Amino acid sequence: MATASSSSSSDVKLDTALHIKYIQNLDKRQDLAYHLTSHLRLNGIYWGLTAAHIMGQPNTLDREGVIEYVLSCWDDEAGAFGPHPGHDGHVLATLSGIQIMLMEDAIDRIDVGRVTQFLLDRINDDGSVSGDTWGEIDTRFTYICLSSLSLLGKLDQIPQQKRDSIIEYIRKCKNFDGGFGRVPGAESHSGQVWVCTAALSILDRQDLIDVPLLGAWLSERQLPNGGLNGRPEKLEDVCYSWWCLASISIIGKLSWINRDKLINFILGAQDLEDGGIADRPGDWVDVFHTIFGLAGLSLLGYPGLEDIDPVYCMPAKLIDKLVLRKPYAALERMSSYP
Ligand code: GRG
Repeated sequence: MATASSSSSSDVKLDTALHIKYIQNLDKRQDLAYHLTSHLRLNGIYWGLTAAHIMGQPNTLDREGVIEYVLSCWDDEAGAFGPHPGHDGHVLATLSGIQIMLMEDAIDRIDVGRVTQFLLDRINDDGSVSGDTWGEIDTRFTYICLSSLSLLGKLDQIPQQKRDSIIEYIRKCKNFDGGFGRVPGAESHSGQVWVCTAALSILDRQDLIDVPLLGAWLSERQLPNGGLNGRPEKLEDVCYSWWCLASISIIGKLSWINRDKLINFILGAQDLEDGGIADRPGDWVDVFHTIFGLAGLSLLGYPGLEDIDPVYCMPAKLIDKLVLRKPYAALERMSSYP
């Protein structure tokens, strides 16, 4: 592996051809690591496919193979998708299944009625959302449930009383620093900030966000080396080029981040021999950091990349087609960096 960090020059470019090759080579069924990560398989396909879309190569993966794999993850008892065949249905895998099927233009091959019911049943009376029938709650699941229903065009199926309690629950997860946590009283973390700001955006309740306070907290996530961290006193990581940046984009303050320094940080984490992007320069690459590095670059208007939507983390063109694009999402990216 040769990460770009070994070259300190700021003229390192994004090598999309190499990253596409990396994504095509991710199917490694003979490797132990493939089996140890089966609980993330459907997410992994979503990350790889979205990365390919951002790089303008949506047909990189075998379409029929991908669709068959998604369908093989169906948990008929739950009425939802699990991350791998034989695994229990969960909201996270279900969102990935929906996103993949939408990108592959095959949403008509899933049982939208049953999936919708599974998602609606996860909303608890106090407005929290569970990940599965076992009940764990987390604001990630709140976002996932809302994003999934919205992508399926079923947001209006949430009864008004439950919608109000979801909003109230997210409000309770807001902290003194303007950020949001996993549950009420939990520390602000930029991953949870993204899920909460995006959830409020889906519900058209951005008025509950303290924009100057949260914008300041998010901009303080940028460290002198240009990378972003997820919370104070933590290390920078390429994935926060999505969680922080998408959040700051949703609240219209993208220009509060030093664009060039962040671009250089992300480009420095590329593997220039075998493709892929790592958490930080010098580390091993993986598909999680590859997608979120590329998604961050797309939000920053890096040349040659397709637009990504900051609320759904999907190709903006697709979100436009579904008529879900918030007007500010398109405006923000273009107006900040002419
Ligand atoms: C559609 C993109 C998409 C996501 C679905 C699962 C989910 C919804 C969102 C996850 C949001 C989240 C909590 C992201 C943070 C992930 C992460 C890198 C956590 C690491 O936490 P720590 O505490 O790391 O290990 P730090 O950096 O704080 O030390």
